[in-house]
Amino acid sequence: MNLEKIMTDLERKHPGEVEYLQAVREVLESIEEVYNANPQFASANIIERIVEPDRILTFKVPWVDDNGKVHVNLGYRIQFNNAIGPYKGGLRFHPSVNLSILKFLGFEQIFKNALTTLPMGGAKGGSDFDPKGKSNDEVMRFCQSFMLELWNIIGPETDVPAGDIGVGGREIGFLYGMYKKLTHTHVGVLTGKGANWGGSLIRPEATGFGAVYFAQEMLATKGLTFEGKTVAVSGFGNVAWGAITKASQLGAKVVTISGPDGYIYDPAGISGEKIEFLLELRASNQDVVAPYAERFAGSKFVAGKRAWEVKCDIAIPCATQNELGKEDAEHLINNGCIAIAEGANMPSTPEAVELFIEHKILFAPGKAVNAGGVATSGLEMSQNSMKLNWSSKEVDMRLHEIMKNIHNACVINGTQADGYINYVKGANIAGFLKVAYAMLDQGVI
Ligand code: NDP
Ligand code: 2IT
Repeated sequence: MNLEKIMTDLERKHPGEVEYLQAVREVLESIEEVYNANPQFASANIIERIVEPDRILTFKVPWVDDNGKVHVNLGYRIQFNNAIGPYKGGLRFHPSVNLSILKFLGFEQIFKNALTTLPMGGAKGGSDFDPKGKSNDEVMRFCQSFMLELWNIIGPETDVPAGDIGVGGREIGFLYGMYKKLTHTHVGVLTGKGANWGGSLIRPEATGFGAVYFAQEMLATKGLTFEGKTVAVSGFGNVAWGAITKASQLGAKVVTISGPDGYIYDPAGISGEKIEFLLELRASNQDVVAPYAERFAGSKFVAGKRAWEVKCDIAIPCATQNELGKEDAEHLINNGCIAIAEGANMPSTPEAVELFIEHKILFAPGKAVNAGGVATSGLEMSQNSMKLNWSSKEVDMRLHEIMKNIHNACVINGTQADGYINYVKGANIAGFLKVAYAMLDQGVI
């Protein structure tokens, strides 16, 4: 593999798509060795075929606000790869959404979904719509307009979208309602549905729970547990909420959350009613964490800073891509942090990842750590197909098992000669091999 030539060609074809190019480079660097050791990959030109999406749908989404004003947003669905199952991946509604961000997420999703052991291909979609400050009716009208374009290319055996940043149970409900209206069907075409109309129990918690289950396995390789550990979390959304809930159940003290306005430091630990308050904060649609400090005495709000300056044993970034840079990594390392488990997708910059690996710190990438979300989406698809509902206990047990298996795949493919587990390599190699062999079996298509 001539990595630099591949990257130069891609940069020429897709100028300025920095997040996408960053994600591709990371995967190619990890798999270079196994790729070169299997000449049939190069003969079938797997690299050039896997880095380009199968297809991209872009469309406009016109909608009317509560004052009668007409707005137009951009909508996207990127169907990246369906070698091992129907296209599968979330929808992100955030003003920062663009093609590069969705291509990076779709590309990562291919390998993440392969790691889950379930039959799901990779996809991603979304819009630059900003849910901040919008009324319920405005969100509904937007979702309905979005689905008027999307419905034609998705289906329970074709492409199954779900949530991501800015898309939770409410949005999935509005999207599903319109799909149902257009097709006269009630099928498992979206995941993250309401529990009484086809949604799986534990799906809301799954990404955060799964991240903590994965981190438990990482700690266990050093004979450690969450009990008594101090944990720093970023974000205050769906993933952060699940991770904080599970980490505190396991006896850890979670001391931070963050939002675009800054971070909260709560030395007493975020648990019980404080976790419930996170849901209130999100529901307020204001995108700020500052009110937490007004509500809970002893905590403080630090404006405009990131949580990584706080001393912690374990860091779980759960907000967004590239939210943890080189300086943040230095803070964490200097403060004696033992483990970093990425709840978000690609939250650490390449420079930060390099530092963690150089210092032989337990570090695992989002595509392994946060795979519990999409894995539980896969479990929701299974339940929909069987027309059955599993109990919370059953789903949680399966989720836990899947996270252990993913950890195991990382250990098998990422353990270095000196015993250090390179989870980035392990996850990328395990995910890539599964998809690449499927592509070989299916011929050039
Ligand atoms: P939510 O919308 O529930 O929360 C996202 C959090 O990240 C919010 O605190 C949000 O604040 C913050 N955030 C989003 N974009 C930015 C930005 N550009 N700059 C700074 N902060 C930002 O989303 P989720 O919890 O679902 O998603 C969090 C991360 O986890 C994402 O990386 C997502 O891709 C990933 N993920 C989610 C899964 C899921 O099942 N939901 C599954 C696997 C991964 P604000 O909105 O105010 O900007
Ligand atoms: O990034 C992700 O894995 C998700 N947002 C979840 C996707 C899904 O289909 O459940």
